[in-house]
Amino acid sequence: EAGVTRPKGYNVSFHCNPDMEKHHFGQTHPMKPWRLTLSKSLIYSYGMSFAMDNYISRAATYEELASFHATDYLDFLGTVLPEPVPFDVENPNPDLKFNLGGSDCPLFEGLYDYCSMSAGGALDAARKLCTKQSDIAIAWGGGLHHAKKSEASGFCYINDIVIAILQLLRCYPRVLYIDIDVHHGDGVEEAFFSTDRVMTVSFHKYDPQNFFPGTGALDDNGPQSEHNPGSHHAINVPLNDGITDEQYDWLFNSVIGKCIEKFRPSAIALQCGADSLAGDRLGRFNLQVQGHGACVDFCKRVGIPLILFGGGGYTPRNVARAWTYETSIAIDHQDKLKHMIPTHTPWRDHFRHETLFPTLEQILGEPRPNRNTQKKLQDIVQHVTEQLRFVQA
Ligand code: TV1
Ligand code: CA
Ligand code: ZN
Repeated sequence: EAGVTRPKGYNVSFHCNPDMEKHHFGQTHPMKPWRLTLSKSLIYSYGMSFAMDNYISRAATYEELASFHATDYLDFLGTVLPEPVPFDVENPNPDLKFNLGGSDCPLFEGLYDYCSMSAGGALDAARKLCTKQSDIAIAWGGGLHHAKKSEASGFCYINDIVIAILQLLRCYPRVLYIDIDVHHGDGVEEAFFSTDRVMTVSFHKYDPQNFFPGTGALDDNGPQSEHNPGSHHAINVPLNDGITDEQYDWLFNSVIGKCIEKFRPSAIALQCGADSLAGDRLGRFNLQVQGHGACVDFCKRVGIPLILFGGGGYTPRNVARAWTYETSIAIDHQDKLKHMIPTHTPWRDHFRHETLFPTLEQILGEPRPNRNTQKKLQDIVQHVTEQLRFVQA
């Protein structure tokens, strides 16, 4: 209508909890919750908080966690004490109860609080999308995609993503879950194996013998049966070492473009694990901040409610770069960033050892040889297209 002006851009909400970031998995453990503090200090030093609604997230309640997790698992998680499991040479892989207490999923002080805060942020973000108070909701403290109903796995204890998607399903008919962490999003995939209301798509390094968790082959599309409405709704994009921005961008656009066309999601949940960046301590890819961020930009342009989760990311300064860049995409400030130098002290202190001037987009780490052929990538798109023939929104 003439004379009526719409507010430009999207409403963005940012959900975090500073108490979550204080927890420690152990000295040498690659998962460092303080990477969240580093990310936030960079985001704030660019002044981005003024363009978003900022919330300190609550801890999720027991009942909220129980929307996905088994109560015997939650009860155990809530009562175990951080006693180190003594290392036994005779039995180096003891049967751990619920897979808790090993080196990947150690028991540490405040574990239950840490988990419920991660889930609380994700759930708050999902609720903002449900009430339409936000168009894009950001929960960098979430994204713990390996946790199962009754089992911890791969640094993940509580699957905040599944809990948040269950919330989204209360108000949106179909949710597209996309996972750009370098690891396969197995926990989320499995949780929604039997529904056609959630399509899961994971891009990951795939080498079943040598890379965690070993699942997510191209033809792993969930239990196939005519009685399972969820058949063909699990999509996997297995990749080799060294994939570049250019290849990833092409694949992401092709695969996600087709998924959106066929599945017609009403909301998107994007796990932005930053271990797919070049130079990651556990990762294998050659993605730059721009290539990683292009996935966020693509999802934003679809123009439907979007929730952004964190996830992996084991070179903390690169994690901060990526999630800061991606926050700027959400609020449409990415062009402004190039002309700004953050001067805030926490940022400078953390980056003072870098030889390069600490810019946002130039990440640390040597590139790896690229083991992805164009032929292989075309085969992936071909297979996904065939799977999607069975999908009818
Ligand atoms: C303690 C100290 C734990 C040093 C774990 C790397 C460590 C790893 C450590 C490690 C490490 C993994 C496996 C082997 C399964 C095990 C947040 C047969 C230098 C989402 C989880 C990766 C990734 C788990 C999580 C993997 C996420 N890799 N040093 N552990 N066993 N576990 O391979 O997707 O990013 O590596
Ligand atoms: Ca992934
Ligand atoms: Zn990962």
